[in-house]
Amino acid sequence: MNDVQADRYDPSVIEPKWQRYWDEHNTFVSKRHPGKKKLYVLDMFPYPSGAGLHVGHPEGYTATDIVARQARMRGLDVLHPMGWDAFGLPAEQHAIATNTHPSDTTRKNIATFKRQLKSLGFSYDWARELDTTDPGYVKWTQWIFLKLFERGLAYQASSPVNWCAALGTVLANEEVIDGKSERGDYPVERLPLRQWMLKITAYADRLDADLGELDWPESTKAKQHHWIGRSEGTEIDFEVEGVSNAKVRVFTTRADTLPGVTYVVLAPEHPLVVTLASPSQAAAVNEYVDAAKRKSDLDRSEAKTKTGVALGARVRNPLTGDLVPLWVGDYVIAGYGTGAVMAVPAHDERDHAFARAYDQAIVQVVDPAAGAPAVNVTEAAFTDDGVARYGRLVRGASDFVRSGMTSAEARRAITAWLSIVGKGGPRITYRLRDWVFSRQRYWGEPIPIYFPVTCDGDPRVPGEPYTIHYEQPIPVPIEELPLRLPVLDDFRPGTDPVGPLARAADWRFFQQDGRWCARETNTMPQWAGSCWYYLRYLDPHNELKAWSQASYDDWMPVDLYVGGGEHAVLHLLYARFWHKVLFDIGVVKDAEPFHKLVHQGMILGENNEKMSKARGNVVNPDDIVRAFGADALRTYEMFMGPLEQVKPWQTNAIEGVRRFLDRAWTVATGRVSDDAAAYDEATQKLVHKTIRKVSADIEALRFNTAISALMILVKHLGSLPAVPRPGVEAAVLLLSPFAPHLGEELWERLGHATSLAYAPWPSFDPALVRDDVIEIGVQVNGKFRATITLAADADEAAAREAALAEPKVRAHLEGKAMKKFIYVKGKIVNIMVG
Ligand code: ANZ
Repeated sequence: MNDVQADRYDPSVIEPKWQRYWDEHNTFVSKRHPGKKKLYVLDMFPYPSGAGLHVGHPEGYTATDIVARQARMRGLDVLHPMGWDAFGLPAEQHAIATNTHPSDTTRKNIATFKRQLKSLGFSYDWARELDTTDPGYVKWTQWIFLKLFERGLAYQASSPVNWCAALGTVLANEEVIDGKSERGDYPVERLPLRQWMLKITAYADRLDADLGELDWPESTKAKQHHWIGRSEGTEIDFEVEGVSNAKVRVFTTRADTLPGVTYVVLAPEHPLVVTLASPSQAAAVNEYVDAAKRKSDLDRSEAKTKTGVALGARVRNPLTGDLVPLWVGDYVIAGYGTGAVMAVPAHDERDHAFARAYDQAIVQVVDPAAGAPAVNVTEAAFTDDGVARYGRLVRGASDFVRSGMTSAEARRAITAWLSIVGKGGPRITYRLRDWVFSRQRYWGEPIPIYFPVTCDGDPRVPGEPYTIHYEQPIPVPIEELPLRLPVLDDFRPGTDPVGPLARAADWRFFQQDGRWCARETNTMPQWAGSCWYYLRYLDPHNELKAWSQASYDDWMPVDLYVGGGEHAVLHLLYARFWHKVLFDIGVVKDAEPFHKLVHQGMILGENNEKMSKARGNVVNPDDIVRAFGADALRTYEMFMGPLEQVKPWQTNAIEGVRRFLDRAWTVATGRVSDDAAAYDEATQKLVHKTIRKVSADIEALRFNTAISALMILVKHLGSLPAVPRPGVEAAVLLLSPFAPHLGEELWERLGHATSLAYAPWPSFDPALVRDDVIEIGVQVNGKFRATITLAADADEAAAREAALAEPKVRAHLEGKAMKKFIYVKGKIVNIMVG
């Protein structure tokens, strides 16, 4: 390997050299060794867009690479894979924009991404590379879908969905922000369409409860918690007047306000709206219901004015026996709770607005706490229930609801009573909706389902009439997977929500036992492939199984997962959901897939704004590698600041980092001495302290401070008349996870025949890192009073002198007799006085 002997640090020569070396020696192929500890370090895999790698990508990727490289040197078995999230809208839109086929575009983009990632020296096990569009991968994505289908967790529904005409597809609630598509900001309208849905709501409780045990950013856990939106409340039945056995079940979080209900409201989609509307109200009700269907849930719940129509029916309050009118109103959302609300205008703002608009009675139930200013519920709703006092005695309920109870007490009493009399009881509800899982697009996994068709002729012939029996879905047999995409020239989305796959008539229709069948023409959303890719890395070439149990036991769970905070809800919630289903099926053994999660902060442009083509502030990693080298880019991105922090790119700062690497080169290729005398005590101490600091910093992902410590060490070594070999070798090893090409080159030049990728990580001598002076606490009668600075090996007399000289300690001793002086060397002083 001594072909490069320039005496100047030239990354353009040494970086390709070591990349070739690692490839040729399969340096980073992951293997499990019995008895060794393992570490699974995962990056969120990129979607290979046409724009190529962005400087934001290497930020998270360098962080995990440092952890992976250091772990190998610490003797752990490491799994550190990479792949491509290649289906979905971005790939397809890029293909449309460039008028090529998505598979060609995807292949080309993957090649670019791979070249770029390789040029940065990441220590991925490329033998495990995967691509979500590969039929060998699609096969198992479809297999998981069929598992969901078998368990009733994938079902069809014709419900109002978010149809985005500009994108030609339906979007998940999570992909719609303020009535616009998250991607592209196009208008989204509500349309009833036949869709595949995944029953994520069946896992709402576990998805919420299990957040607790995860080592994840609190803000991300909070977002998921909010998205799941667990709400504890009460269900209450209101009997319908004059219709035997008919009742309206409402969900409320304020059962204490039951005596103040003055009307009840149904969501426009509620099935009882049609049956209970009186003949005279039917026309107005129908018109109202039609109009409501065209609005989104968000528009409906946030509208300033609340609207509704009376049905001309009445329901009975189970507690008071009062009859109140029944309404339909679009501020009640069909999919939440029971889709029906008991309205208490005195204590709820929405009900109050509605009552004022439609002249409904306002009956106060709860008073403010004693001493608090009085309220006038005719003017405004009194919504506070924390300090409120339950103020009214109610008919027929005085034995368990008493004046003076708190709202919380009354809520519990009423809920318990409802359970006893069989008119309701406690209920937990969630904001989370089932996941709309079908897309009317070409570039996605085909959903492996088909349906019987009635047709007198051949349904493939244009104009031939046929009926598809969507109500009878049939799973494609597992042996026939993968169900491949048809070859289509025109894969553009259409205005017809059946999707572009319907154009492939020969693919769509087929005969089975003499009967025609039609394949599902919807495809899966991009999230599907990323829901389980971390499992395929375990065993990427297995053709018989998605992964083997042995490979699962070898590597799972993921120990560290790093990726963008924009995935806090969508990807990370969907993947947790699939994992829990796989857990229930018995094919994974952990309830959660990702043990520790970290989001890298966004890298802004030099002008402190988000990088974008339009702003002209995009930094291309290829340019940086060419100008400064991959090691400089990696080290700079880690030196910019704390990993999680948002920070601006600064080209002059990368120059500083490059100078540090130049200096490291000069020091390690200079006068290296084997003479023990060259390794003076101060240098030894600095080396060992740096080992301790860099080790602890990598462990805690504090890469910027680790680099600072390395800078100090390199500078010190450079200032010595001769560079002591043990010092410089330690420095090179410590630097190598950050700047791996430079590390390898210097290691070789220091005379080592093999790669440092598995060289033992340096350890420190505790005696050499012990500080000469330390700070310890002084307690008086067990209470902390002050810290004093002492020589680390100070004896009791010296400790006593220092403690008694401290004014804060003296103040607590004044006028008292000292009974005992306890000194624990290096730890604490405790003075007992009487
Ligand atoms: C009566 C009441 C009285 C309410 C009061 C609040 C205050 P969270 O906390 O978000 O779960 N609600 C129930 N189902 C609804 C639906 N499908 N669409 C719109 N609103 C609905 O909110 C629960 C409260 O939201 C419930 O408690 C109900 O109004 C309303 F002084 O019932 B409440």
